[in-house]
Amino acid sequence: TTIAPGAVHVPDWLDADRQRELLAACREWSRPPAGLRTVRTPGGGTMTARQVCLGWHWYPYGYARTVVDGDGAPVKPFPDWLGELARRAVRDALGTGTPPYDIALINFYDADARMGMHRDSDEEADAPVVSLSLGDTCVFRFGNTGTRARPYTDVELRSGDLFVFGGASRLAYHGVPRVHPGTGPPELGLAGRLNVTLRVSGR
Ligand code: MD3
Ligand code: FE
Repeated sequence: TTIAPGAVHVPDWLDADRQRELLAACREWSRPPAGLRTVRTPGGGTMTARQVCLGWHWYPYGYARTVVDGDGAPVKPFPDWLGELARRAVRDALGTGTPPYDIALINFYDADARMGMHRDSDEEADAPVVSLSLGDTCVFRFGNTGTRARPYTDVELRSGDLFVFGGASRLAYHGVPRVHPGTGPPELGLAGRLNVTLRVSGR
């Protein structure tokens, strides 16, 4: 389903086995060094979703090769199989080719976590962002490119869903205003929600 030009939602793109594999990998990547961390914003706040990065480390607002705002360790490598997954995702959703992907940002949401409306503009390439969701259902809010304000389109993202944001949607404001606790597939064994975004750094 296309919700805006370049923004395509593919429900249930990952089957149950692929969801389990991706979750197991995310749990490995979350272990220290360079594991799961709380992101601190320059204003002194903290993000409620916790994060782990592969390939390049994101901090507000840039990219580094080490965990500059955490344990200082080198960022974990971005595996080839994730790049192949991103390539297939973009082909399935948009029907286009892609440059090589080299960043994964993985966000863990508990029942109270949120993500405020923001734009992802720290990458130096205009390649589409690939988003994969696991666990609890959330409300994903998609806004506009020029303003953080309404109108919004709210979409429920469920475990296994793919969303690709390219073209005119790449710099749109978006956020996660709510997670619905206990709505994930019980057999996955994940309390909360996890989102993997795959990106091209352009570096
Ligand atoms: C639209 N993550 O990591 S995924 C983020 O569910 C982020 O964790 C949310 O926003 C999450 O930056 C939303 C959907 C998403 C991701 C990246 C985008 C939407 C996007 C980049 C550009 C436009
Ligand atoms: Fe984002």
